[in-house]
Amino acid sequence: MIKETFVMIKPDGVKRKLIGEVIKRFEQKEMEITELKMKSLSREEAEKLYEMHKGKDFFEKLINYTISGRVVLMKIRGEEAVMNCRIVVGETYPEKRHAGSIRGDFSAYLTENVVHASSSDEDAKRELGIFFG
Ligand code: 3AN
Repeated sequence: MIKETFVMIKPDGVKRKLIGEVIKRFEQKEMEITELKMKSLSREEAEKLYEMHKGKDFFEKLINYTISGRVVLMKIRGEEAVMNCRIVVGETYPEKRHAGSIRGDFSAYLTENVVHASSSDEDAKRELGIFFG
């Protein structure tokens, strides 16, 4: 089924000049970028994106990192886009990542992990609403 998801290239991905590399990997997987913009997120936007983590011990660190530089925001469309974009991105935890995924190839860290992609259809709808509403 064709679906839409939200993907963000995070500040470390932008600083490390990985924008082209990251976009290439979604396109290779036959995902289509239908909207794209670059900006620095406000604290309020970052807190909205990560509202499910509010109150957790890593929340402040996560927010400060997310607003530390420019990010690339994308709406991506394709066959089971939420699932397929997560496969392209790779796992949350470094010890579970495989080479061949973006995080597996480009990040050794839990927080600085190059890219975000929505985890479920419900999250995709909510996150797209924040940035492309
Ligand atoms: P993902 O980005 O893989 O969907 P989420 O949504 O569970 O993972 O978490 C969002 C971000 O919060 C992660 N990418 C990571 O940077 C950070 N994070 C998640 N769990 C932890 C944790 N236990 N300790 C520190 N940071 C975490």
